[in-house]
Amino acid sequence: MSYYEKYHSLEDIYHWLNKTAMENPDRVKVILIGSSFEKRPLYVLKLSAISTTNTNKKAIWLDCGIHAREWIAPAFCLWFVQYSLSFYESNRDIATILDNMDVYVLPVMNPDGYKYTWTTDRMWRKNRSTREDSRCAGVDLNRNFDANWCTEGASHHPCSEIFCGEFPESEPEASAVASFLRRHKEAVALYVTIHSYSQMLLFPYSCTRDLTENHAELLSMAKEAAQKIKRYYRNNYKYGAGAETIYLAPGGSDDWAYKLGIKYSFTFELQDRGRYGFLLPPSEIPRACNEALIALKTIALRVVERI
Ligand code: 0X9
Ligand code: ZN
Repeated sequence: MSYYEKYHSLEDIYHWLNKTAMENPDRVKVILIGSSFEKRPLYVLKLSAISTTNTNKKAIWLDCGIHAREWIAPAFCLWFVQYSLSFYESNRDIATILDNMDVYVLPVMNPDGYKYTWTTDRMWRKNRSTREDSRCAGVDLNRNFDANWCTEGASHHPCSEIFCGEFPESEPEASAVASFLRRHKEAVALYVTIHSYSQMLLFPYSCTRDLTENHAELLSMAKEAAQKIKRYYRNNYKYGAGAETIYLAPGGSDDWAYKLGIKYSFTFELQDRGRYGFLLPPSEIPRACNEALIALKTIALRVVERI
């Protein structure tokens, strides 16, 4: 069984990150974008094609593990990096994507929460920030972004699983990602964030029932991706705007990225549909990741045609 068919501790993932960068010096760069509440580093891997003469290249942003217990998400980020590095020479889709776009990958956006799910509480969702006025720890990082922040679908109560925090970007993890994307917003053409579970390909908005200006385009991209998953892996993924497909939930990173100007913005909810839920067995990692990979490739190729 390969490294990528297992779940890994945070320490393992940090080690993998450094090793991957060291072994691929001409294609992978490590960027420190900030640190977590408990002062763990937030590392992004920048993947690029070896020979890049193009100086104002566009980019894809991919983050995994906003929610601590969704272990398949970091597993997918690792899977994606490995696949991109291994198949650049032999897979035309990956070559087309990397020849036209760099990819920024944040494998674990919520390292404190992820660590906590390995040591203390497997079902932890939020980060691990504390505040003086409550005994409950943690903010839901996917309610902490500045997109109709803390309206219906989020909570002001620190003990809630969907606590939105004191103010938008109050959390260092959300603030680090938002600052990086603000600095790179001209380049980033596609934003993708990986969650589980429920098998859905979602796009903005989730923070309002309004439709985006390019709703039809996002819908057709998500539909094509879902059809590919169905054709290759015989699995059903729902797709649509978040508010109507899953639920109204403000303060999410996808809506915020969209409002920043990244017009192609998606949340993928990976396997399964509830049999194992967040406890997806390692034996299911390859299929779950291959489904997400084909969806990501399909959407990225459509974005390449438009940039
Ligand atoms: O509620 C969420 O944050 C996501 N579902 S999960 O079960 N992984 O927690 C859905 C996020 C959809 N996008 C936004 N709400 N912006
Ligand atoms: Zn999630």
